[in-house]
Amino acid sequence: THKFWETQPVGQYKDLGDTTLPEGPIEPPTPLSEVKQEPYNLPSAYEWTTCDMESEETCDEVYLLLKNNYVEDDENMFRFNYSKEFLRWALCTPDYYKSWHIGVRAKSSKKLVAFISGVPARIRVRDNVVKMAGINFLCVHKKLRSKRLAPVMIKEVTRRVHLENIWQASYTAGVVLPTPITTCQYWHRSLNPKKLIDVGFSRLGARMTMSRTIKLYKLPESTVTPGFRKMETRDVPAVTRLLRNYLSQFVVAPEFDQSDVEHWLLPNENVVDSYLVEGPDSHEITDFCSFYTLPSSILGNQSYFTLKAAYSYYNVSTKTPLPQLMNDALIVAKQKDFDVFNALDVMHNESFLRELKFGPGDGQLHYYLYNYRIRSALKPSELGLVLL
Ligand code: YNC
Ligand code: MG
Repeated sequence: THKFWETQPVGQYKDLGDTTLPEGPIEPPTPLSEVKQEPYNLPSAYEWTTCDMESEETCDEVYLLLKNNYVEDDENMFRFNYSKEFLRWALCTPDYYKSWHIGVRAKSSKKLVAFISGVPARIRVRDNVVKMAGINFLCVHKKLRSKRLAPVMIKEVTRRVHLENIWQASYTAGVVLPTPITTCQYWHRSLNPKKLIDVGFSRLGARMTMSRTIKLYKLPESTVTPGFRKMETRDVPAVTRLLRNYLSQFVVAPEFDQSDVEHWLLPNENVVDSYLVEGPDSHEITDFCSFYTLPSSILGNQSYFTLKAAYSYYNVSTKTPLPQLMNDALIVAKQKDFDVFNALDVMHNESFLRELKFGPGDGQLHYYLYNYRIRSALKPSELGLVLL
């Protein structure tokens, strides 16, 4: 049972399969004057803090909290190590609310012990564009787990989202909660198989030697598609058109305008990489691919400390076959010294995963909407949304 989640406006297990329930908001907005004006109560040793992520010191504190306490794999071999630059990119979006970057400190030491964040996003569900909060980076220090702090943090971020007259949210989690709109699987493409095997990320296949494995995953030195190049500022209008048109086919997808594309997709060193295909004569932009950088700390290995991972982000193909486009993405990721390229089975990704030698991972990622009911669960391929 879910003592907290049962009280929240989310799809409940008991309602699964009830086709009489309408799609859309579960609860109507309340007048802003009825939104609680004071923060929720924390245990008396702790206090709320609003985190200014533009401040070097605060950004450092959030970075360190997450580096030491954020998401690990099931076997506790790896832990996400989002960089400071990445956190700034993910949190300081064009119209962000500083009040949605919420920390908890120990009153006596002022040490940051928990964090949760939201950023505004426009998400389309079928024909409806909904203003939402994208909730991410919920983290409670390892020493404060299982004390029901997470529900208080979720209620507090909800209150602050409501104060901005926003009533829906989207989020992903590795854990099952009431109730996913879809469940996706991670796939992994080895770029540096020897290191991945050495650190226990992957295993040597049956009847495979190390040298055969290295040969299996070998990639060309340079990309193969003519006109394949890095995205630049002047490409924002064309990429926005290409991406908007592409995303319109999915049931749930972000509604991107030019300023979103500028923020989320213009190359940002060691954070996000974007490439496109420009026609040789027409100079038309026909294809686009992107990935973000998210290293993981390798826990307890004597020779290696970080796993450098690229995560597939938004990809659009209209002319170059998607497998060829993504093979070029793998080639640039290899050139940039990534160890592994990860992708979810969302959008049209299934069309290249096996062909490009991705293997299924054991981690699942569940997608959720807060206060928005979906008629029935989606297939991953109906989802056009990648959260960080
Ligand atoms: C989770 N990941 O089920 P019930 S993902 C949501 N997302 O409640 P306690 C979670 N809820 O089942 P702990 C959750 N994990 O009794 C647990 N819960 O109803 C629920 N890990 O609280 C859980 N980061 O404080 C249970 O648990 C209740 O001390 C138990 O803290 C949990 O960012 C956590 O995986 C996750 O730091 C903070 O384990 C802690 O264990 C931790 O006793 C490592 O909590 C890092 C980690 C989560 C990454 C993420 C998305 C978060 C979404 C939150 C929901 C947002 C809703 C929308 C709000 C805006 C609405 C508007 C408008
Ligand atoms: Mg707790």
